[in-house]
Amino acid sequence: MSTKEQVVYKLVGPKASPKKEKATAFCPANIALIKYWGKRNSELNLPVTSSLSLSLAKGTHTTIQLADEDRCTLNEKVISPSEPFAKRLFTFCDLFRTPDTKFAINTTNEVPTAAGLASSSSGFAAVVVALNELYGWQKDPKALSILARMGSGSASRSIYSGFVEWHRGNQDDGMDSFSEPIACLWPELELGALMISEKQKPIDSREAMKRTKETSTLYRAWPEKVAHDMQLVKQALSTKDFTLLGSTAETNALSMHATMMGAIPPVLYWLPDTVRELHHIWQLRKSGLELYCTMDAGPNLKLLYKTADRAAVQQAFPHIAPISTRST
Ligand code: 2P0
Repeated sequence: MSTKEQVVYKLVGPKASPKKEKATAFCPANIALIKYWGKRNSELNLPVTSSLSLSLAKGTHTTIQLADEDRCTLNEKVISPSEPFAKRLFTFCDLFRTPDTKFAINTTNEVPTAAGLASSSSGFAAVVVALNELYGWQKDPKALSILARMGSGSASRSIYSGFVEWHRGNQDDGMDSFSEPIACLWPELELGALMISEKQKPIDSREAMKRTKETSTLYRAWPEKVAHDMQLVKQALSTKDFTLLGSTAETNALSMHATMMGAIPPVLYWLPDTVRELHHIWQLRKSGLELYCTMDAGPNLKLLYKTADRAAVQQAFPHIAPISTRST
C-alpha cells in the first residue's frame, strides 16, 4: 500500500461499494492571503508552512455517477480519459474505489481556469465532498480537508467558506495537516481580479514550487516570513485592521515571488504589465487610496480594497472584475 492509500484506509476504511448511484457537491475556490509555497512531502502534499485563505462565492460543481467506463466532462465539454486533467482526476479516484467501479464525472468551474483563481483547489475539494456522499462515509470537514489535500494542497482550504487556515502539521502521515475556518465576518473587504494575461503559464505551480524549494537559497527565509506574516494577518482579522491585512498579504505574495526569482533556472511569472500595474497600485496608495494586491502562480493581480473605495478602484482600473467572497 502506498502512503496515500494508508492515509485513505485510516480515514475511510477498506475500499467498499458506493452507497448511491450519484452524488453532487459544490466547493468554493479560494485565494491565499498567506501563501502555500513548497512541500515537505510531495506524495501527500504536506506543506513546508501553514497558509491562510479567503474563499470565494464561486467555485466548482461536481457530479459523480456510477458508469460502465470512466467518462469526464469539464465545463460541458467531453474530456478524453487520457488527457492530463482526466488522468489526474481518475488516478485520485482510484485511491477510493475498487478496480471495477467506474465513474462519469461532470465538473463545472464557475471561475475560469485561465483567470488564475485556483480551480484545482475547488475541483479536488468538490470531488472529495461528492465521494463522501457517494460512499456514505459521513466524514467531518477535518477528514475531508486531509483527503482533498492529497489531490491538491490548496484544495484542503476549499472545504470551507470564509477565512481558512491550513495547518502545516508535523506528522509524517499528515493527519495533523488540515484546514479549519477562522471565525471572522468581513463584508467590507473586497477583492478584484486584474487580468494581465490569460495565456497558459510557462511552468505549473507544482513544478515551480519544487524548483524553488530545491534550488533557491532565498527559500530558506520563507518559513520565517510566513510565521511572521501569519501572526500579523490573524491579528488583522481579529481587530478588523484593513491596513495590516492588505499590507501583510501584499508583502507575503511579493516575497513568495522573490523566492521563485532566486530559483535556478529562475521562475518569473510576471509580465511587463504586471510590474506596471504594481507601480500603479503603489502610486495610488501614496496618494491616499488604500489598495493592496496579492498574486499567485501567474502574471495576474488580485486587488484588495474596502467596499467604500470600490468606485475609486474601478475608476483607476476600469477592467477590474469584482470577485465575490464567501463568508462564514
Ligand atoms: C496558494 N498556490 O496558497 C499558492 C500560492 C499558488 C500560489 O496553492 O501541487 O495547485 O496541487 O499541492 O495547490 C497552487 O498550488 O499545488 C497554490 P499542489 P496547488 O494558493
